[in-house]
Amino acid sequence: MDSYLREIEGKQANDPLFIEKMNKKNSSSSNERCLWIPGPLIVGAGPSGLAVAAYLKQKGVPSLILERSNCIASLWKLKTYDRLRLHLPKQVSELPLMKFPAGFPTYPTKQQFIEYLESYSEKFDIRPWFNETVKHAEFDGTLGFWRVRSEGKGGMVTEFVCRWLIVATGENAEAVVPEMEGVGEFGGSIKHTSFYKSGEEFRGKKVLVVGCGNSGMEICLDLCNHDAAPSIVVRDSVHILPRDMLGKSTFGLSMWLLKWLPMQLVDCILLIMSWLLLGDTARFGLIRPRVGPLELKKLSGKTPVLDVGALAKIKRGDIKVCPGIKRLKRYTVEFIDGKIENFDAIILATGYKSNVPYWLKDKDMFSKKDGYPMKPFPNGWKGENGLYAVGFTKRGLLGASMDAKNIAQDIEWCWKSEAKHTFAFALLPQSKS
Ligand SMILES: Cc1cc2nc3c(=O)[nH]c(=O)nc-3n(C[C@H](O)C(O)[C@H](O)COP(=O)(O)OP(=O)(O)OC[C@H]3O[C@@H](n4cnc5c(N)ncnc54)[C@H](O)[C@@H]3O)c2cc1C
Repeated sequence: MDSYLREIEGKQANDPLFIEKMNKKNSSSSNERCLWIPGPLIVGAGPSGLAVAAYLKQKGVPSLILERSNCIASLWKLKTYDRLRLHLPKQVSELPLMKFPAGFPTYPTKQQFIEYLESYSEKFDIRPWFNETVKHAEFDGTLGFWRVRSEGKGGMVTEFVCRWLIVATGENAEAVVPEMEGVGEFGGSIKHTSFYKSGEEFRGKKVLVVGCGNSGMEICLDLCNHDAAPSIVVRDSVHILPRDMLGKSTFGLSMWLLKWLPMQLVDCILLIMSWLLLGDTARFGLIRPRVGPLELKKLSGKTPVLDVGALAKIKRGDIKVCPGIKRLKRYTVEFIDGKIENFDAIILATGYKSNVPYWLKDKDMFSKKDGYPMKPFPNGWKGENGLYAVGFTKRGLLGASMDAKNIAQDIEWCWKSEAKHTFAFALLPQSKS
């Protein structure tokens, strides 16, 4: 194995074709093969996977990304609506080692962000293996390596054997679709936000949006702008903050205030400013949680809604606020307060979940319940036996960049010390047989 390692050191080690050629001797002619990966194996080619691959590349560590979709950033390219912009300002949304182009606005559009990610993977020559869905990964204690089984095109099953496994499958890997009584009876279209592109197809229709996070609120606004009649289901309390305050992003202002003041005081300031700028949201059915927005985010990971115009439409009555759903009937929704209303379509803005528990056989790092690392931020990025997690901090792209840096530093150290040992071993006099 040492000569093999030496042979694949250097530039070619992250060239998938080269690795495949080198591994040919291990391949069988059937629909199954086994490939040895010298560097880290990354699962997921979203911003997190790209960020860690770029950092590793910069440190001279080759890696390979497996991606179930046929492109990088599949969430952004395939599962988001057209009018989407980054919710947080560009300064905190850049991936490591490459700035956004100077001309980008404070909140880049989805298309601009995708272009940036394309340039990013080009700059760092990141070439994921697409259409590879990882179905099973387990540490082999006898071998001391991870065995990662992936299903590719045409049902080709590959077992990758590697020393480091980096989970970058994201907090939004699978859509959450709630159970609702009478779904089969409804008759109209019911779709998750991951299939929603624009309000164009709902023009003139009555649409019920279920869930009032950032996506739910913004889709209501989009529906209004396309002459549809949206209503929004608000079951829980919610913090709505203006996206910008005093000419600064609310996020930037909060971070700045947190440098000087305790979180609870910053929360008070944010709530007073929101009250001055937006009014009392409870008057419109949007009751605030008892805990402030930053503290709530810290305690539960729940993100406040950063308003980009939906609230004004709610105030004008263009978007109706409804309570929880009791059951569906033919083109009709019965709410828990007994009211019944007709709708043509339902959009589920009910969020996403991690898929890690479905494929990663590990007892120590990830919670089986929610698929997030069990250690709290900022320590969730490292597990045992060369297992890592990037992008599970509930802190978006900023959190992913922090994880990527930590992981790359940790692996670099190991990679270089192992390479030294390999080199020292190669210099030892070999006994003659
Ligand atoms: C509508 C929307 C708007 C958002 N806006 C912002 C924002 O403005 N700012 C911000 O910081 N964050 C935002 N987020 C959060 C956001 O998802 C990210 O910050 C970012 O996409 C996270 O990147 P990621 O690589 O961790 O996950 P993802 O982008 O989800 O990428 C994970 C990748 O892993 C792949 N994958 C999953 N399972 C497997 C498997 N078993 N095998 C192989 N591949 C697999 C997926 O196909 C996907 O390509 C938003 C999320 C949504 C849904």
